[in-house]
Amino acid sequence: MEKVILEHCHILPVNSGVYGGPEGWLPSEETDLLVSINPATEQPIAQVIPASQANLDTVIEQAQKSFSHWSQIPAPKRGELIRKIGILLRKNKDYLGSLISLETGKIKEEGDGEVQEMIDMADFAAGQPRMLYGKTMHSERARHRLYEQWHPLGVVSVITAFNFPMAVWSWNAFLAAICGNTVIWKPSSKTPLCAIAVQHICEKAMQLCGYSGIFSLLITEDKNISQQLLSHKAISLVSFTGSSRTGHLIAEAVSKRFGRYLLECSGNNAVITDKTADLNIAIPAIVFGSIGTTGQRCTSTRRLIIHHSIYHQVIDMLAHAYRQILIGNPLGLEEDKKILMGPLISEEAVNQYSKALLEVEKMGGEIIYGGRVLPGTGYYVEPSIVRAENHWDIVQKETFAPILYVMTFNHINEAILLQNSVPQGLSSSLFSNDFRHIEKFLASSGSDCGIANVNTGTSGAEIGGAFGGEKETGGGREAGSDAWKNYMRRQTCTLNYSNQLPLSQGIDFSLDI
Ligand code: UN1
Repeated sequence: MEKVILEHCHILPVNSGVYGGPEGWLPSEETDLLVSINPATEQPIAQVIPASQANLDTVIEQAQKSFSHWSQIPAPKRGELIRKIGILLRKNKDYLGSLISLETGKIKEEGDGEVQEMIDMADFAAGQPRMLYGKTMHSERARHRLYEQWHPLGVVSVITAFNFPMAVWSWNAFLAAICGNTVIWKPSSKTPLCAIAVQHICEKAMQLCGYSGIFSLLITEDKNISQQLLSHKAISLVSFTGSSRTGHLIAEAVSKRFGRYLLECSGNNAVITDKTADLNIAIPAIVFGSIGTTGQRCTSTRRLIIHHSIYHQVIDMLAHAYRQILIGNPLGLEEDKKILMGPLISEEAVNQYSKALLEVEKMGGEIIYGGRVLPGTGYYVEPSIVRAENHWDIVQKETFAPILYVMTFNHINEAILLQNSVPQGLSSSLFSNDFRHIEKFLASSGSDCGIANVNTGTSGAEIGGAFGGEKETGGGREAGSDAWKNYMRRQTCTLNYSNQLPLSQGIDFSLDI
């Protein structure tokens, strides 16, 4: 299986991790190879030559050069390139989905789902170039035209995390490109092969359309090189997905030089189930939300706030559902098709899982379900349900693992307060058939998150809406709606077609000329 995937994606045991400009895949003087590990088996999959200092300079220089040409191509024509990428993604969906599973450990269904998310994003972005609308305003001055227009920014850097090693790049890169920017991708060093495979697809599409240098790749673990990417004046926008802690450092470094940043950081998402909730839909949503991607989505359900009257019923139903979760290698044996949860990404992630559970126990919490690291090779843990209190430090933090903290409430106001009482503000969800509760949850005094769902879970957002959150989640919005505006600069233009020079605000400044 692994061999087939690797051959198809042109991945050899040693791959270049740098791609820039017309020269394509670049050689590097860097000798410390980066090894990609399959978290399901702990076996190395392939090695990658990371970027050197010289590569960084070349990639940035090439991206700047390509920008001067690419930004002059009419926007609808730019959309053609993304349409081509979408076609290639469709053709390679199965292989790419398997590669995601292989390198991240997420189940094949979710790997394929991630590729589908990119295809959806490509379709969306291919149509957007005809809708980069600016407003026309009425001027207060006679024979004056007042309007705004949108121009590309320049070079955009996209820094992504391991958990969505392809799709999150596509949210940013496709929009940035149709807006006329060139894009430098720095993927997670845990998922370099996913990035290399996507870069091959971009290369093919660029060749088919007669372009080069619109998408480039810079794989590195070197802190110094990463820092330079942030502080480089040529990078107009840095889009970052990852922890709030790193997001904070990025915001600081980029704003020091008055650069722009777009953050999609940690979430700490809650589901509220009131006593009118339809548990036949709430339970599967909670289970998918908390164990999907082994609890490693920024939208994963981390907290469950249950009306006290249905607490035991909900816990029993959840435990019953959890008992059916088969844990294992997502690309293992044929009969393993029903595997619903793969491994965590690394040993470090397993340690974080154990540390969180220890801390909960220390605080007096109760592990209701799971709680064990599974023996043998692969970074496997049991999904856990834990009785906890919202204000505990550990509950206030995002632990990237399948741990669900449960707590109870009496009144909907209390539930909404609990849901909001964390530093993060990404996703939230209410299961209810009480329209007063629903309206309260959606009112401005309700959920304080960027995403507020009713009768559907916290994860699995569609690309059509703007994705992102408030507070320590960083405030950014990516993917759908008008997220394209992040990748452009707005220009307000006043055009005087009279023979006079009337000043605004009625100011009289007459001169004898
Ligand atoms: C992420 O975890 O960074 O809404 C992105 C979701 C997916 C994207 C998650 N569409 O769960």
